[in-house]
Amino acid sequence: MEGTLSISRMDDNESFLRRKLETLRGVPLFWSIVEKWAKVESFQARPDDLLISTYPKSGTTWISEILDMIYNNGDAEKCKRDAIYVRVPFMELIVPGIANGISQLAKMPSPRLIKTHLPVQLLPESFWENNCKIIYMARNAKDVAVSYYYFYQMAKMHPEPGTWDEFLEKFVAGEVAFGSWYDHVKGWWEKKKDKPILYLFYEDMKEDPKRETQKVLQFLGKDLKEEVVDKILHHTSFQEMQKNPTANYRMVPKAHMDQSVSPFMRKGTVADWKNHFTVAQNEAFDSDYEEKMKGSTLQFRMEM
Ligand code: PPS
Repeated sequence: MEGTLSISRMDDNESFLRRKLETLRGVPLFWSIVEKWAKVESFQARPDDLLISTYPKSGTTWISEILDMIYNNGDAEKCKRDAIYVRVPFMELIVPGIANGISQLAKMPSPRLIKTHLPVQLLPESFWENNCKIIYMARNAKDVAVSYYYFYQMAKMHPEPGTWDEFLEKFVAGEVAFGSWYDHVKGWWEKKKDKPILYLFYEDMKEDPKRETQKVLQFLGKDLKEEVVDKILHHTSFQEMQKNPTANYRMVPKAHMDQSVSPFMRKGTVADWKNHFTVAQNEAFDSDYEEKMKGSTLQFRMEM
């Protein structure tokens, strides 16, 4: 195992941690992404790139691991060659001296798997120009809010989350990294009308990972033997990924992601929000949700 990308040279300078977000065209992002935006905007996609697009905490790592397994014909050992964030670089993540998705990708041979959390309107043009295939994975807003709250606490690139109540308020207002969940899921949903986008749901993947993986294979025009698909499903189960150091982010230094605060592979369930939302929070959330999602055909399952 090769280990951590450039997320290793860090102890000398922690000043990039817990800084407030900056806003780019109305979207809050890590300050360092905004600072280097010209590099992100001019990113050169290649026609055979596959883009994995998600709002944070929606199953990015899960679908990334599934795709790397598909690309490696179900060879789990090959998928342990390096950490998930090296195998599937986070395109727009630029933190000076620490991580640079753009330069990481420039050195990567094709075909590349690329991760992004950007809302659709901020995606670099070259993805559209090259007609790249895109897999979008969405997860219900309440579970995302809870998962994001724990992630804010352990992943120190984010500002301090405050209390759960304070964080939930920020989430609803879209004042969190990568902006409004509502705009993100709706924006990509609309785009799928005229672009090659496979739109998946975390809840569907939980319900029937085999069915959803078959959708992915069909979208990619690939055919794998059933025994290979079964291997992929085993390797990408929550239990397997939780103990796999190349999938569970344990290769990231503790100063950046403190898994003693909350593990990256936390629960991996649907409806954990029920353990966190008060009745009052839930009512307020629901009425605001209805307003924000009005007119959209997009439907989420908040429980199963
Ligand atoms: S990130 O940081 O935005 O890239 O995070 P992301 O990978 O999108 O989301 C992390 C949540 O996904 C859960 N997860 C899984 N659930 C089910 N099965 C598998 N294999 C799996 N892998 C990751 C992970 O546990 C986080 O959700 P929570 O609810 O916090 O447990």
